[in-house]
Amino acid sequence: MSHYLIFAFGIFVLSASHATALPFNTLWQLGLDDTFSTPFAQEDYLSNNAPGSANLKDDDYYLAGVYPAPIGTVSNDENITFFERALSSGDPRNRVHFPLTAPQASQTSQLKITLDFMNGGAWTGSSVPGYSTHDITVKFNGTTVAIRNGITRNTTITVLVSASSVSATTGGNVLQIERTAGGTGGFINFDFLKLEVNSTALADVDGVSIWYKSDRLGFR
Ligand SMILES: [Ca+2]
Ligand SMILES: [Ca+2]
Ligand SMILES: [Ca+2]
Repeated sequence: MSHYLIFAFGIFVLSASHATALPFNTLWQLGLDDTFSTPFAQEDYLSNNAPGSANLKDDDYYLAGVYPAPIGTVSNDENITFFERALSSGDPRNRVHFPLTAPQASQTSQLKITLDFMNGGAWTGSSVPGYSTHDITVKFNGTTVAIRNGITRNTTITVLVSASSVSATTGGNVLQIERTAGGTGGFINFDFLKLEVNSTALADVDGVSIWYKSDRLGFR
């Protein structure tokens, strides 16, 4: 066996062992991957600034945690029917607020955001045929982590970020999803939203970070 093959095999075994030992865990999921908007509710057609309310249907949805004033302690996840089912021209933003543990917010932590969009359309006094077009921007603690413009069909946005790159904190974190532009009167619904975490994904176990192996060498 050539030295090259031995080297390649060694990398593969190393990566496979990491993949087994360090999975992503689901931190939260809103809705199911089932092509239905329920349990989300019809949007309120109003746009409000953060922090909004942890007890009312508005642009801000809170998972249990401790947040800066005036929100304070949220003992239970907000009623899921207070999460607005769609982003639209007149009500373009949803925000999800959630805490992280110290390991989840650490330098070695990696976060995976999944946003599943479906059932786009437009309403301009009457229904406009077709899916319309939708420009979506995703921000994590104010840092832009994804821009997908010109969406014209059901689309899943998946984003992998390091916790440190989005100023992750053990206090309140916020994921904002905004329909920034698109067809007049447009709207697009959520199927589900998910945040996964791997607290040690970026740990430098052997001198070659797992991020590098996954990103550059193509291993999982
Ligand atoms: Ca709203
Ligand atoms: Ca709310
Ligand atoms: Ca669903």
